[in-house]
Amino acid sequence: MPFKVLIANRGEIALRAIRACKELNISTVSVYSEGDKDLKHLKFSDETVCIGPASPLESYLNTPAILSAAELTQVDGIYPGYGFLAEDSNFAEMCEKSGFKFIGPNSETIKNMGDKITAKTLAEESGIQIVPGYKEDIPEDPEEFKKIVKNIGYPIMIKATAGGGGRGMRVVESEDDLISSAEITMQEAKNAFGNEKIYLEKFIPNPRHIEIQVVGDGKGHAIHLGTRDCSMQRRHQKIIEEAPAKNIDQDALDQTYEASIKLCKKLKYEGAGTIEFLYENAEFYFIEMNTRIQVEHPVTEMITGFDIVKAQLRIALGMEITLQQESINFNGHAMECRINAEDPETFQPSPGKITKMHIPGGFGIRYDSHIYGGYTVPPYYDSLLAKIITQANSRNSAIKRMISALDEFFIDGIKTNHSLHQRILHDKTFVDNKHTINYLENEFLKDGN
Ligand code: MV4
Repeated sequence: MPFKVLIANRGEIALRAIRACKELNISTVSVYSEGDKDLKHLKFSDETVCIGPASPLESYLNTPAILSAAELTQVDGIYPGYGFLAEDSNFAEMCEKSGFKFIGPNSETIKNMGDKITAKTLAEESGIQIVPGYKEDIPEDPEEFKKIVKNIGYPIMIKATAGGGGRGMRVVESEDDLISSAEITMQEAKNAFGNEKIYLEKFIPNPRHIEIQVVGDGKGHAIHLGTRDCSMQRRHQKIIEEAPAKNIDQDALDQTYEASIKLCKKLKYEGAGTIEFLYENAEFYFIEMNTRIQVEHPVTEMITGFDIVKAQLRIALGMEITLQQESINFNGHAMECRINAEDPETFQPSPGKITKMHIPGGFGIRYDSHIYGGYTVPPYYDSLLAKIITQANSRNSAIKRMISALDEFFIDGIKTNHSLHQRILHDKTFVDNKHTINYLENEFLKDGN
């Protein structure tokens, strides 16, 4: 019996998953909302099921509707993609209890990594360097609390244990603001996550965002697929990603790889994962682990030739797979530009009808997107329209290839951040690879670029 998988997502990642399923002879069921009936991947899917209104809460986040569709179509597994329910441990648990394989790590691992204190503790136990700080219970006595923070040294960052991805965090510059900042962060965390627990870290002022892609077989074997640099970002939305991260201290990297694999082995990690770090002054500091496929996975695929989405499916469905570190080779450099439906200056979303467009092509260029001429971008979901990925022998050649690909690419009818990309790709700081996580917001966009 061939396998059958339900894709619990939309847009480019749904299309990406269907392509991988086809290569593995897995038949596909695509669920979609009433706002998404014109999505391209529905044409390529073996079956489709409408699961509710356009509002994400009533469709792509609606667990009973998705499980009903899975029941109706008798699938073996559920592919969550990224966003929506991809890192919801309750959803993963419900899938398993309903007899459907959640394509990803087990619900306990998702839950552990969702709790940022637990994640830090697990990472530290495997020898990964964490940001120095404090993750015990905050003492009742304010003087005792102040003493702990004095020992860490200002500035510090207060983070919500249930937060992540930039939500529920606050910098504290001096003791004067400590108590009030802690109280505000706790209250916000309680409102946003239903959990007021916080922890403290030394503030790393100007790091790069480096991440390591890992893949585990769920039985204690794991490999890494190298690094990505995702420092070019605005308000925690990555804009350009690349692989591998350049100008990294080799000893620090080797140690971090080794400890990252140790963590995956200890967790008996299953499927694809990303371990995120801040990198400053030749030191890696663990911040969190994402237990899903990431938007930027293609840059890693382009330099390794390793199909991460196919690996996720194979591992989850118990198909044959070889994960051998020695057989992973790294080839040149890859870069991804995220094309969003937004105003390139104000960053306001710009949904609407695409009247006309042209897709770039050529040697070393990959284009992952669900859009087409005549398609109307709905206002209900995130603004990602397309990912343009280039691969070349060197970082400079990958940049040149990207500039050329973007010159060919146009979308008419809606606003996109196309011109922002062109400006960044010609920026000296970016070309010299000197940018950090603060560069785009604090320098590039302020200097009238
Ligand atoms: C930090 C930090 C500086 N110091 N932690 C933001 C997202 C979340 N994953 C962790 N984040 C940060 N944690 C310490 N101790 C700065 C950030 C941060 C950031 C990190 C990665 C990519 C972009 C960022 C943008 C602003 C702040």
